[in-house]
Amino acid sequence: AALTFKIRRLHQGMSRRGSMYLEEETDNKTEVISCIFSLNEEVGALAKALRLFEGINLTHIESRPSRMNQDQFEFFISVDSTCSQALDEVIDGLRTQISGHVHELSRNKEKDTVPWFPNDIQDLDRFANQILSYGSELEADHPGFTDPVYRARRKEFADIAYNYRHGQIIPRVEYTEAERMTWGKVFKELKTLYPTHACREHNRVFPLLEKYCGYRPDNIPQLEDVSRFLQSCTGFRLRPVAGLLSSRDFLAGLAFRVFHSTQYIRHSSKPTYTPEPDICHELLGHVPLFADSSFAQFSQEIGLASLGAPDEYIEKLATVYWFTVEFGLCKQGSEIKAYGAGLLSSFGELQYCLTDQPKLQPFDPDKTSLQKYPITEYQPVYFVAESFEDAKEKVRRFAATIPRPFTVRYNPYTQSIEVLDST
Ligand code: HBI
Ligand code: NLE
Ligand code: FE
Repeated sequence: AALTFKIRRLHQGMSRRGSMYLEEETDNKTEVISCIFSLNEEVGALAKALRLFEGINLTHIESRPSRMNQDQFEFFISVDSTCSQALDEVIDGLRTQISGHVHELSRNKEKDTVPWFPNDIQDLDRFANQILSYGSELEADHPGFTDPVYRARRKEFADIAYNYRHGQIIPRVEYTEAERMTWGKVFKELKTLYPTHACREHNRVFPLLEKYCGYRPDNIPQLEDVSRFLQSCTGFRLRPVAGLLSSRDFLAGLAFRVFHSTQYIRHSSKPTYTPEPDICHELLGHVPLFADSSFAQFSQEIGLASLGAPDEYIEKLATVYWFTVEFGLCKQGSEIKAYGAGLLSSFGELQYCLTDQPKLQPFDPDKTSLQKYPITEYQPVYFVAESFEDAKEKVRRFAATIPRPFTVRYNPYTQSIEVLDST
């Protein structure tokens, strides 16, 4: 049988989970991990060809009539990347054992590519229409998913976020009477708990938000006003987002001191706790701490560490984020207080987290980054930080273990990322 290998270059521009990947502009050697070959219709030709692949882990095989020659079939095969050297040998074998043309098919291996990341603050506009929907896990027990009035209202908020571009004023929203009632209930309940349960940084900023941003039981503050306030404190700003972003996108925003903020409010039937972020969570949970300079820096460092990091490390950083920014506890004097936004916005979980029911462990990124967690119920495990400064130092050390062929630094004058090559 005459075997012919045809050259095709497969470009892997887009990859897993909708993230964009850059092909590095280097002369990295490409490795053969797939090929297309064609056979004539001679009996046994395929078996003979495939025998050469013995001992190799094929991940894909597909046949189709050849478009070039109607008597022939083409076979597309892939091997997993651990077998790419073995495939080189097979091709070599084909070259020497079977007469005919042998062409190689190659593509860049993913390890030679760095996930795309925003370089400039305006690049964050690209995330606007990459919203994830919560899986079936949430839909099953989430009242907001089955109420048609609530769904329609959510769509109005989504449209604001889809159309928003960096630098614009965040559109003001007129909240309904029912929405203000929900806010009022959450606001009043939480306010009674903050003096005893919230960390001192939160308690320091909260009165300023009441004074300057319209934080009141009968008023849902506007994102634009809060964003301006934050910019004057730490340079953090808000931008509206339609729903959940991927961890990669969400963390990247933090590198620019941009916090993606929802604008809708939780369903009125469950004010104590909702698994989704909502305006109560953003304004009461997150905003006070983004006004604190040490915490703002801590958050930005997680963001910077995420830029261009491999997927496994994004997951670890997202877990570190979860157990600090979202659900962190912190030592203050002889007491333990809440600083995680998910705690500071849920009057159910804020009470629960300081009882003896959950398990507490010291914050240690190596361990914390591996902890599994539920997203629709109170956390069974919390991690306790010594202080923001200590947590920041630990995250910095952890970030240094992320394999990246460069380091990054944020230039606040140009609001862009400077990439420093380390190879
Ligand atoms: N997206 N809009 C939005 N808000 C969040 O709080 C959020 C997110 N995506 C992922 C996420 N949080 C975290 O759970 C981590 O994965 C970073
Ligand atoms: N459970 C939080 C609350 O009810 O406010 C929201 C957490 C969002 C991650
Ligand atoms: Fe949050």
